[in-house]
Amino acid sequence: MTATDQTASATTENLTDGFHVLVESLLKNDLDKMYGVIGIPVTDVARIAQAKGIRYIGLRHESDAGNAAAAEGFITGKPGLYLTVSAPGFMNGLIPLKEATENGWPVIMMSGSSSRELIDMGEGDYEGMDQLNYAKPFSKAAYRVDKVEDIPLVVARAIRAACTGRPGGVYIDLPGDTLGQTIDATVAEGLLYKVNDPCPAQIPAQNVIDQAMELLATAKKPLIYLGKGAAYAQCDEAIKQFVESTGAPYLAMSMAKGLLPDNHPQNAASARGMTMREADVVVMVGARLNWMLNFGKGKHWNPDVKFIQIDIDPTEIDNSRYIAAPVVGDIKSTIGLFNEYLAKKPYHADPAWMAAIVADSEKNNARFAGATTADTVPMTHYNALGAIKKVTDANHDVYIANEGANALDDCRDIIDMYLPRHRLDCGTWGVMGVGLPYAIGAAVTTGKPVISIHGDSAFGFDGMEVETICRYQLPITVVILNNGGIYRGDFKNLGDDGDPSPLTLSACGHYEKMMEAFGGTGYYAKTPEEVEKYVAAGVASGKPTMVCCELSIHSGKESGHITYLNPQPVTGPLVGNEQEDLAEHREDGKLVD
Ligand code: ADP
Ligand code: TPW
Ligand code: MG
Repeated sequence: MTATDQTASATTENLTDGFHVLVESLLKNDLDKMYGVIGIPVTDVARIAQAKGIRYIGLRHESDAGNAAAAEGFITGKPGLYLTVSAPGFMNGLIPLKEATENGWPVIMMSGSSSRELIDMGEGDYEGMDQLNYAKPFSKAAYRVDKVEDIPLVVARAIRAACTGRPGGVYIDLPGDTLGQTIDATVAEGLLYKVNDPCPAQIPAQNVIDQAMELLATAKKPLIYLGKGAAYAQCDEAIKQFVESTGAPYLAMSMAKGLLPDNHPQNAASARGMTMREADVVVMVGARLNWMLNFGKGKHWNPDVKFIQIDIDPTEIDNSRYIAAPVVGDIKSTIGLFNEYLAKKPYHADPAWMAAIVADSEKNNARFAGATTADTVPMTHYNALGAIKKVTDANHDVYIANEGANALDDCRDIIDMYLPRHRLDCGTWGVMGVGLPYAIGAAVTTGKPVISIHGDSAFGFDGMEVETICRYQLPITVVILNNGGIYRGDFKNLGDDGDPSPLTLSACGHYEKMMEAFGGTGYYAKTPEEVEKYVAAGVASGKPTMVCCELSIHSGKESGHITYLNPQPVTGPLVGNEQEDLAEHREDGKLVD
């Protein structure tokens, strides 16, 4: 009997059940992938889903399943789906649910749960927990479905809640007895439906557009700030037209990189500080004025700056400061209206402003020139990433997943992106444990090659997914930038018990052997030439590959680019770095005294 036959036999005498109605409801809405970890009571959700044509990707931890699904949500604009078991699996799945909500990415978490009466009476069920109530604060919306005939509705509501307005994470609680309930198959068939327009256009009024464009017309030093909301909105050509017709410099937040190619002449990335300090009118396109942009105030910004802010969420306006021209609407409609306005009343920035930015960029680039191409060994983050850049510059369609501190910040600065929605990283929360799951989500969703770049600490949060990558033979090249620790590997224990410092990890560890353990290809790289050769080989092979890069334990700064966010003890900064160069104490990949 085939798998399909087996599931067909679950429907007897024209009866079907909650499992089948759920799967049919998902398929009706073109949700054709599911990430998860199975067990009681959802094992047959996954089996039936697979039998009916949903691609099921089994990960090794629910947090990873959720993040893989979230990556799919960001890349496609359709909610990614993930499945967890009750209580512990459910709780493991909450972190990505909240992360997706913070990032504004559509995702649907489905978790098995206990029968209502056992939970409500507190009778102590196996993995029993009042999951719906725990999910609420961590999600954009949360539903429990108690009747089999409501399953099509709960799927529809979840899709709409995930996609409409600012996207986010939605929870569906699936009690085991709902999954097991039966219903006449013909009746169930009649209940299925496809959501009509889950993400409707939200078109701002013309007077709002006029006000914004009139403010732009006053700008002597305009700036366009593109955020991941702009990437998510999937109106890449219209955004390009807006940027180019205004001649204004633009800056792209991390996951908006590639919306316009990073080598675009209006990209002000290399003169970011000066551009922000001097810009007098800033158009925010799907980027929040949160910690990442210093809340739009303080020494990083021109004190007289005026903001035009496009956001789909009205409560985002005035989040942290006065916004002169709020534009509440979806970016696709809004930028279209901006372009229409500008076709009639063109605005062009003073070329002297762009020229000043180009001059500052050249100065800054000259200061850093050499660091990425140096042949220093042991390597730094810079020259290891410079070597990877040679591969990505030759393969523009490669997706990048990225996590760490220096491994994140330096990668964002060094690796240029050429295509939209191709970079996925620690995001709004700056969270570790997203790299491999994002790589998996991107590879499963697109089938394209992915380079997944991790600090050695960051890799520890999701490293077991190497087995998943090998099991599904995904075209992912995992790169570990091993500087032997959280931020760097040369911190000292400030006590005298002889333990490693709280920041220390295994310098010279052979992470690549984890890939070999599951049948993938592992490489150990000590020089930039080796990094380039091995990463290029991994990408060209389209097969699971890992390149473990041995970096100097002195490479990196505490907390990467956000050292300033560390609170200081009264005694002053506790650094505790070894000052001597331990590089000379290395032999054949091992640290020796
Ligand atoms: P970044 O981290 O890149 O700065 P954020 O996640 O902080 O980006 O901001 C993205 C913003 O984009 C959010 O405030 C979100 O509400 C908004 N957004 C997302 N999708 C759309 C859309 N289609 N139209 C308008 N705004 C959107
Ligand atoms: C879930 C705190 C921020 S960055 C980081 C940690 C542990 C690792 C930095 O070291 P890595 O990179 O990856 O080796 P590098 O190149 O600088 O040495 N737990 C979670 N999220 C966060 N952000 C942390 C801890 C943290
Ligand atoms: Mg490290």
